[in-house]
Amino acid sequence: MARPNDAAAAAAASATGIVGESWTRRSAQFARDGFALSDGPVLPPDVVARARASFERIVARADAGEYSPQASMVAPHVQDVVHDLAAEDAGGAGGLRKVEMPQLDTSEHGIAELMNRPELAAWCQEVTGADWLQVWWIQLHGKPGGEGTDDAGDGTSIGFHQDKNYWNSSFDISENGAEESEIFTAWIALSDVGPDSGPMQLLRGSHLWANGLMQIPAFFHHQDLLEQRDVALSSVGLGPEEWEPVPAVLPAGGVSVHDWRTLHGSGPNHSDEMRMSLAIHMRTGRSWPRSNEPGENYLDQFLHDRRPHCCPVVLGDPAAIRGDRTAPIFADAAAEQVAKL
Ligand SMILES: O=C(O)CCC(=O)C(=O)O
Repeated sequence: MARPNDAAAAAAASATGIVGESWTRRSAQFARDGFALSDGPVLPPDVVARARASFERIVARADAGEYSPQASMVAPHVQDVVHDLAAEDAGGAGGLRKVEMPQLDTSEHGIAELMNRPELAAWCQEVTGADWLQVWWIQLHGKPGGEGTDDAGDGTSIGFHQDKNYWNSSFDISENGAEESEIFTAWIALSDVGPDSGPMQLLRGSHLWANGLMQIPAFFHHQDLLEQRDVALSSVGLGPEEWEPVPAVLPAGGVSVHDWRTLHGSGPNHSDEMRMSLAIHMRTGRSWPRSNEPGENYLDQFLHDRRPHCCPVVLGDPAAIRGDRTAPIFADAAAEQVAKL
């Protein structure tokens, strides 16, 4: 597959504001379902073990209050964390652990190593068809094991949402309105995720249900998944028979890729072990960030920092422009970042 890895290709990309091939070449399954699950582990066991060890230490630091709830460009933060340590001390599940940008903890290398692995980029390329990929955000989710009901939560459910509900303010459509920004999530299992571990649930074909966004109560932190189901379905004129969530049952090292419009969420973890996962959010060269300067927008502020510990380009030329309509600014910014690698 051709990659934009020479000067002529980079110049052509600068002229068009587009890098690489579109995911019009994505796999038939990803195009039809809006997601794709790997058949087995994508990442080698030693890489998964190191990432898991980092994950566990990061959760311990989050529980100890070592990460600020303030957004930061240099350290992980615990925005919207919903854990209840008092409940855990009393023998309960303790709530969802959620750490934003865990790879920014520079005392840890396991997560940065995993996100840079060629096996991950190759799998994402196979699913999406894109030949330029950048990691632009990571979220760590630790879902403790224990009791809980499936439909109204105990603080560990993840309400149904489309990622686009959140990222619409950061990524745009192309200037002529013809192209959707190509944004997706590579969801990595760091523990074995079985049917009883509160696996992510994906609604097949839902990326096409609403031609964009549907109405869903309260998104990620909402704990009443049945209410979300009913409102989401009625907002797009579908009946309950259309609600067939597919569980992302995966071994440790397995990967699920989902489109930013695909409806997904998850219920409580009934197993004995914490469900450990990383949501590695990526974009292709055909994505259009709204902001122009580092730090201008909470969600796409890191795009300018392409170093391996932050937001690496994991496929294609790191120096290629950002696919932004203000390409010349970013061509310079990208060159500066590459020089620092
Ligand atoms: O981990 C889950 O169950 C959901 C994660 C999620 O919302 C995402 O990866 O976008």
